[in-house]
Amino acid sequence: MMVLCSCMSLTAQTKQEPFGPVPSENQLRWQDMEMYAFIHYSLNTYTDQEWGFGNEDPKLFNPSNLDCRQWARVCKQAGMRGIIFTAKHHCGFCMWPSAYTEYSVKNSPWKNGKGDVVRELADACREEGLKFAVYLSPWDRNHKDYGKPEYVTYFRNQLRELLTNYGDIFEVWFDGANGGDGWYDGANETRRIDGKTYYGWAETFRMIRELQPKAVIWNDGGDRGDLRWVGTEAGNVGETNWSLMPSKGDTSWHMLHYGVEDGDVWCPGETNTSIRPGWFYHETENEHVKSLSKLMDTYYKSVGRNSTLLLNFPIAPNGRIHPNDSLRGIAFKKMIDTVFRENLMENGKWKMDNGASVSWEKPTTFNRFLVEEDIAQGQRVKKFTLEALVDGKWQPLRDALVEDGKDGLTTIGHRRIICFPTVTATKLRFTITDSKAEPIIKKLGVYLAPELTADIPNSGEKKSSALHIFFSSPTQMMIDWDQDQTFTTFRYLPPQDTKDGIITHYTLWGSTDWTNWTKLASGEFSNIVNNPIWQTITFPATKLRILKLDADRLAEGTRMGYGDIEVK
Ligand code: FUL
Repeated sequence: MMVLCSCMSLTAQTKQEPFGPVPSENQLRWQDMEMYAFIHYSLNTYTDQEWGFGNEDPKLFNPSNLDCRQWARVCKQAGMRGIIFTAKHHCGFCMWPSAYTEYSVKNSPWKNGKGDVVRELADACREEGLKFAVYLSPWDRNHKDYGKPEYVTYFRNQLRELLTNYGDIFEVWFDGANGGDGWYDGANETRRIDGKTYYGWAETFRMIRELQPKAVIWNDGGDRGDLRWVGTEAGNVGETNWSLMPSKGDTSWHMLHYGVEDGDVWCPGETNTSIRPGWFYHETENEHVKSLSKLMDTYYKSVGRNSTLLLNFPIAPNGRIHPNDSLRGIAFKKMIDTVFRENLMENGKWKMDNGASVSWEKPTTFNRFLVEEDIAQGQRVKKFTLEALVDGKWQPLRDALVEDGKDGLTTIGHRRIICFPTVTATKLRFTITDSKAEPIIKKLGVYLAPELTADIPNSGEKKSSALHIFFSSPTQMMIDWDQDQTFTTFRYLPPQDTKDGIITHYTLWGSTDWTNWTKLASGEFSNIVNNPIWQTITFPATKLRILKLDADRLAEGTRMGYGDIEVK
């Protein structure tokens, strides 16, 4: 095994040939960013939605105190090295005054239509030394031509505006949510497209390479970009995470989540998640900002698993990041710095063999192990072991964050962090047991992380009290209270481990007599499949005895399912 530049500053011995697919310069630069922020902000912020339908009034966009510098400062202090901004989300509303549509900030009262959020944020990022990137939703629920070839031209025109007017862009993010119902300039219908062929990705990618040669492309569905989605928005990638994928063909969830050991192209995973349950701001989530231990768990399960972390901060209606999110974000960065401040390997004697071992004169207490490969030479290590000498006996250590009985000691890649319960030992032994080629280790580290108090629940959710629920059909749920009650809120937690039965479109009815039904609400649970969090429906205070939920559409299957229900 070769160590290039460890904690003990060993330097390269001989030059190695890269093994298998290796990252491009852009991918290497991107991976070194480790953490960067997402900012979700659009008309949804003013309608309390996750997905706008495309008919929301641009006049709703009128922040009292929009301050992109505050966003950039917060993100920087939270350890983010760049910001990816939702220049256009699925509703089609443009946060810059695009020349190709009227559906943008130019028709909002904010700055009398003279404002440009993309410009303000790009400038703020530059001032704070952050990189800047754009999210441009391919799906556009506002545009009249969505589904026709003309829309693809419109989409590329918009992309050109973003790639030529705002300086360097480090990443271009094309969301995978594609086609479905929408306003489409009043057509108000469902439009289906084939995400693989409709957009002509090859031509779009060519344009990006020409206009922003240093940008990486994130693409979910369609042609392989430079980066891949990790199959979940919960904030974790597989503990085995190969940065390789097959260059062609469809990708299964398993491939996205774990990568593909013998893939023929470098396509690393980017772990995207939000600091709150939703991507956009909702006042009801102010107390549900993720706890510090949840954020640390996310860090270990993304950056610590050979991925990057793309952490979302939503913007509140006043145009700023809410203090609950900024405080938590900054505490997160402080905790990362605290954990990795002192590399305990430096206090011991260490030697390299088929891995490395470190011995300390005095028993040393630790609970984290860090190892990095020189990925410029390929991702090589397949398996390793970790043991601690405690009271004269070797004890195997395993990754405590891997739940299903596996030890989690598999691939390394850019960085692998193994978390285990605190041990006090005189030696630690790291042995590489299987590797595709001679391993090239860049860094090793041993750390003692402070114990975080038992997790503060990140959502404050608790199981609701038993409701009397029954089904009158596979897609109709009834709740009967035997007597009239006044309610204003219905909450639905979708099934957590399957798409089967997840309700995507609903109608909610109330009655006091089983005969006359009042429609309380109907609509869509946006993004519920990728982000299966609690969904809240509010309606004017209504006295009722029976509540009826129609599942108008399911994500999959024919029988509605639920994780929990709450009525208030
Ligand atoms: C998803 C979108 O549908 C969400 O609204 C959000 O933008 C997230 C980052 O990607 O798939």
